[in-house]
Amino acid sequence: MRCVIVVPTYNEADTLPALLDRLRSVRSAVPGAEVDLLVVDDSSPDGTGDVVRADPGFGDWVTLLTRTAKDGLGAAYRAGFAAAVRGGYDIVVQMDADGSHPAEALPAMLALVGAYDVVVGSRYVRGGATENWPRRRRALSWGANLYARRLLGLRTRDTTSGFRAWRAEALTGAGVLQTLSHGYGFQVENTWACERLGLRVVEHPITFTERTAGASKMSGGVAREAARLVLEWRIRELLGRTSRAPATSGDRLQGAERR
Ligand SMILES: Nc1nc2c(ncn2[C@@H]2O[C@H](COP(=O)(O)OP(=O)(O)OP(=O)(O)O)[C@@H](O)[C@H]2O)c(=O)[nH]1
Ligand SMILES: [Mg+2]
Repeated sequence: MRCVIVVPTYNEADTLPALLDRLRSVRSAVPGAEVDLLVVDDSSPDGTGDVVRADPGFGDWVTLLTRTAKDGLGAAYRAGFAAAVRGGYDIVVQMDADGSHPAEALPAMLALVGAYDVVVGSRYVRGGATENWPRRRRALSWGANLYARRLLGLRTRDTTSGFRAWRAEALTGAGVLQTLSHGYGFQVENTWACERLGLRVVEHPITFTERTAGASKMSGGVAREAARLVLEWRIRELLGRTSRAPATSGDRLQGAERR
């Protein structure tokens, strides 16, 4: 089994070393599997790319995809996922760089892929939690989830989770490479697509921890985009127009880098 963890980064030089160390340990906890890392960096001015290049695993299990400019989380993931599919991986994981997602949950999540199409690391099922999140941030996440779930009628409890393990065929089958969202609506768009297509989605409880270094890229604009898109998708469904326009043409890609 070949698995790749795709991590989008923008100014994560302070958080990435700890993630690289955690993933290094986790790799040995998944015997019989090849677990690689693909960092998708939007030419971070803080030298995130250099942190990746300096890692002892660079050129072996660690790869860097550099894009020309900051272009949003959704676009970074589409570029990384496309590279993962081209690379012939069986399982594709998505994960933040900031340490919020527990790498230690990966062996259990990977064990579930196969029986399921997508495994969602979930804060909002029994056993899941958030740690050190300010009340305002908790309320925003909770409200965003409720809004998306109610409006789109989704079963998944953590529709905005950015920690997921996909069967590669499910990723392409769900049309993830053709999605439209730039920001965090990307996670909701994929949840929606999976459920409408009847893919097997399971939620695995995780404890999400607030970042302790670096700066959040979450903004009002990003939240508004997600809210607007969810409403648009629902209206489109009600009007009976469910097809999506291709969205990847604007994504900027410079090429994958290995030593
Ligand atoms: N390549 C790339 N990565 C991005 C971009 N925006 C955010 N990211 C990365 O996406 C991941 C999630 O972003 P965060 O800023 O932690 O946002 P969040 O986790 O939703 O929100 P917080 O809870 O406030 O941290 C991090 O690894 C970021 O570096 C972008 O425009 N391009
Ligand atoms: Mg974060």
